[in-house]
Amino acid sequence: MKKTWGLLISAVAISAMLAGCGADKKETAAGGGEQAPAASGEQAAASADNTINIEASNWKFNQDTFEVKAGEPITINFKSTEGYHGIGIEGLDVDIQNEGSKTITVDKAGEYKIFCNVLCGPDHGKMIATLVVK
Ligand SMILES: [Cu+2]
Repeated sequence: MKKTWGLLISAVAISAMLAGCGADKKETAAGGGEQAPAASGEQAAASADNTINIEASNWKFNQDTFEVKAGEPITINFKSTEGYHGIGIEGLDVDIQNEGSKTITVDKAGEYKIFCNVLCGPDHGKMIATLVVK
């Protein structure tokens, strides 16, 4: 009988220890799980931000400045909403007429001049905007 009680007590003690360990692991896993989705969500938002939509009309662009991040792919969507225009960006390989998209990566932060590359009319020279790469 003494041996049986001893085994029972040991079994209960081991069960309690295992249960304790299991509970600790669950808490740790739950804590890590809460942090992971938030971090990946921020990354997805940052990538989406690196797309700019430039629209040209007679004789201006829809924004004076367009801000993007350096070292990541930048998607440029361009569209002429009035008249026939285009864009070029000084120092960068961007050349679109009327409508189109281009993806580039700019490693060097700075300000790049966006200009209309179509001789579109009397105020063609006023069609200037700035690409700000940070
Ligand atoms: Cu023009």
